[in-house]
Amino acid sequence: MRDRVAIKVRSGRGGDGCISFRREKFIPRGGPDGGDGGRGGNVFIRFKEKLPSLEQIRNKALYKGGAGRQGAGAKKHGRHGDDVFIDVPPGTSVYDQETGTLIGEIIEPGDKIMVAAGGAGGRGNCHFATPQNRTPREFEPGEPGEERLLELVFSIPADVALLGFPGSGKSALVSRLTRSKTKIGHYPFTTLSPHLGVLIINPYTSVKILDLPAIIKGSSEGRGVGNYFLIHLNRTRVILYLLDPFEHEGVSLSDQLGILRREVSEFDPDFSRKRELAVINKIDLLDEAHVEQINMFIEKCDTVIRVSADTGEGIDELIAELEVLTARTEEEGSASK
Ligand SMILES: Nc1nc2c(ncn2[C@@H]2O[C@H](COP(=O)(O)OP(=O)(O)OP(=O)(O)O)[C@@H](O)[C@H]2O)c(=O)[nH]1
Ligand SMILES: [Mg+2]
Repeated sequence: MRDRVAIKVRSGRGGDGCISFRREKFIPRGGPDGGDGGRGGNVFIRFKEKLPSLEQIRNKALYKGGAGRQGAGAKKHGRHGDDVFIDVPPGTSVYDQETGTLIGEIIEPGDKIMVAAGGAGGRGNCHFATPQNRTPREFEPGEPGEERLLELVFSIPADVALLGFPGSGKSALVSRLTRSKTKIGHYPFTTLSPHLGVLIINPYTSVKILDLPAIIKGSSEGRGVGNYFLIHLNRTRVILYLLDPFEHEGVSLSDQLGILRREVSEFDPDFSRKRELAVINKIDLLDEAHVEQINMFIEKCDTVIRVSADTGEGIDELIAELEVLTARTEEEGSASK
């Protein structure tokens, strides 16, 4: 999945103004009538549904607006240059590559951002006549277009993202909760790219759940498959930490939570402010010693939910909690409009 791409955009140059004089029968020396040049083509980035990511956009591609045409006699305007549209999926942020500033985001149908404005057309000589000079040979050239380097970053719009160690059962849980069929494996790092599933709670409420590759200690330094995919937390409201009661490479259940949270805050400190929920999976496999260990852990936490993605135990409670955590307050609902 391509979620980052650098492109160059260049708007069209404006058309030149025209020098022309009226030539008609019985008017031997008509006044100036050179029209204005057309505006150069703009470059826009706009919403398009059903694009999986940014993979239809070539890295370092150049998008060029058309040049405006020259004005003509009889005060005719030159034609505007053709506008260019770059289609992106919802969830795309547009950054100025040089300054790093966010120019805008494409979220909803109809969203459109002008990223390079076409150069203005120059004025024709009809604007330059004065009482002293009735035959002006003056005109303006069209203005040049502008050029910009942009970075497009795509992050899947989801409500909840699942994070956990390899094999903790993230994919199994997403397919238990939704109809999504991601690969469930017996080996670590089964999931290599993000997958979105939709949990339908009732006809009015659904929750988009994102299955992500595994995080381990050191993902931020490139261990495992790295941490590039954490960019997709950008738009999620809730992080669900899925904990494995069985140690992974000697990392206990309670240490998993600390490591996962640290990897998230190292990627982007703002992400630590998101709502979170700790869930312990595989409770169908626990023996007494495990149960005791888990109970000690739970005492130290606010909310922990215990489930089995395999048998479905605890899933109803988890769904109820997700419904609460992802519900927008009225304030948020109107703010997001
Ligand atoms: N008994 C039992 N097995 C489970 C449960 N959840 C997952 N598993 C098994 O654990 C293994 C790993 O599950 P996945 O869902 O692929 O784990 P994952 O977290 O998506 O793994 P990665 O994509 O590699 O990070 C599979 O063999 C699952 O069948 C559970 O609640 N109970
Ligand atoms: Mg998986």
